[in-house]
Amino acid sequence: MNRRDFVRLGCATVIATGAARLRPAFAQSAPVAPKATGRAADFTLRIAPMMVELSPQVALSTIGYCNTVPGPLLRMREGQHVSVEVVNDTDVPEYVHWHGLFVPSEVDGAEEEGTPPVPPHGRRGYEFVAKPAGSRWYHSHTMAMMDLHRGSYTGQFGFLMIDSANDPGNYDQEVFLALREWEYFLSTMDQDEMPADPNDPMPEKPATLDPRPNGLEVNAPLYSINDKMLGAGDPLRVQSGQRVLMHLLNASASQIHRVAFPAHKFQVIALDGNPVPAPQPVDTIEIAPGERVDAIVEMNQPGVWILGEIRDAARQSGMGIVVEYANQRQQRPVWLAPPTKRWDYTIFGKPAPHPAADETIDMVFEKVPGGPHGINHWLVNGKEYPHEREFLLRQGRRYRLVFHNRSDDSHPLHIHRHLFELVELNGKPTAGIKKDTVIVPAFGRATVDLLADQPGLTLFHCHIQQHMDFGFMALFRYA
Ligand SMILES: [Cu+2]
Repeated sequence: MNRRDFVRLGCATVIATGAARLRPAFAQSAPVAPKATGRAADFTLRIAPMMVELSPQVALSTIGYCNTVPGPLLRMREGQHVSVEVVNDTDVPEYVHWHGLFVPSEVDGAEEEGTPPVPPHGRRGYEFVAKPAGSRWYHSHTMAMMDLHRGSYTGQFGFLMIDSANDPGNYDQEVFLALREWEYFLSTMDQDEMPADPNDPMPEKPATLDPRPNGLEVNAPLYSINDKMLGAGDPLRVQSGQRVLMHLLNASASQIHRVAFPAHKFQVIALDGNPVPAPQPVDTIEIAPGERVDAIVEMNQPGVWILGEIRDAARQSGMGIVVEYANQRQQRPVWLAPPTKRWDYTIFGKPAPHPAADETIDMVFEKVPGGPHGINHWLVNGKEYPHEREFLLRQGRRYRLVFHNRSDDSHPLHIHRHLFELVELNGKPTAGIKKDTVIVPAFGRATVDLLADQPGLTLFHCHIQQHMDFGFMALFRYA
């Protein structure tokens, strides 16, 4: 067998075992385990065109990993040396980004940091040490610009779990739920997921608002959890008394989502894969593109329920999954609006003060409205990417980054290869919450502390693909 066949077989083996497929919503038993020996890569990802069957009535073409959406679950131990062989069976260069991992710039999967591409109809090996432990993920990091069939508009995403040796594993079932939109299009129609709360403090709201009309924005008519619309595919089957660990991921290109599970609470234990100081039960989880939320749900309300987006339009267009208790099959699934829609990161933190930062870096984000036939452009400190002078870090120093959002959209801001700690959100202090992506609300402000401990070029951007593509990006450079 030649090398090409071997790699194909590697990917095919992943599928054939069934272990890696997240169908319908969980891979509760053996995930793809790395091979113990041999010269072959631990994991193989093959990028190729594929069909996704969202329901018996709806199928669409996209590009995915190993012919499955999400891609295979990559599960590894903390500290393990991992090799991933990526085969690109498409006509364009690709980048696989390891979101939330501490990896060098050359393997991080970002062109701007100098990672080499996986060439069209070629292959590239990525090697790294798996850290830190927690819920991570991998996805395409190509620019898409006006092509809504590239980058994160496609099905190129998957869960990546780094298991810690000291995880108590205090749950009965583990499920993986990726939120997705499909068939993106451009429109001036305002599909804003969640109108800003008028009671929000909006510390960054200017005295006079920009009167120019907004540009075309990315919308989507179809939604799913993993690869199935609500009602299609198998339900999530549970038993009364079980504790179910839910790994939620927003793998979409454009929208912040809020989900609820009627009659149940989500006990949030980790944000972006990092355990929170004060786990809390909540009715609603808000999750932006790039973010992960890990929550334990105690199954103590027998019935058949819909876990789904709280906006009726999004849920009815597919963003939901039926949760079915044992011996309840005859019932119709029930949806109830949650008692509260509030989401506030700071409740999961601790009051402890932060050590003083060595330096403060202010970052101001503004929109240049594109008008009815154009696209909005985005400025970081007055400039679109690239900037002639990048932000400079010195190894070992602690930086306080202040994100000033002077626009009327919420933005999930992501930093590569590092974690930051939330210091303050719209004036509310908190500590101990470590994330790699944070939503800065419309006209809001977030302050985070970043320890410069991962030398190398470090990309910073809004995780909404269109915003990233049209200027909302910056590089941090180590001195
Ligand atoms: Cu944005």
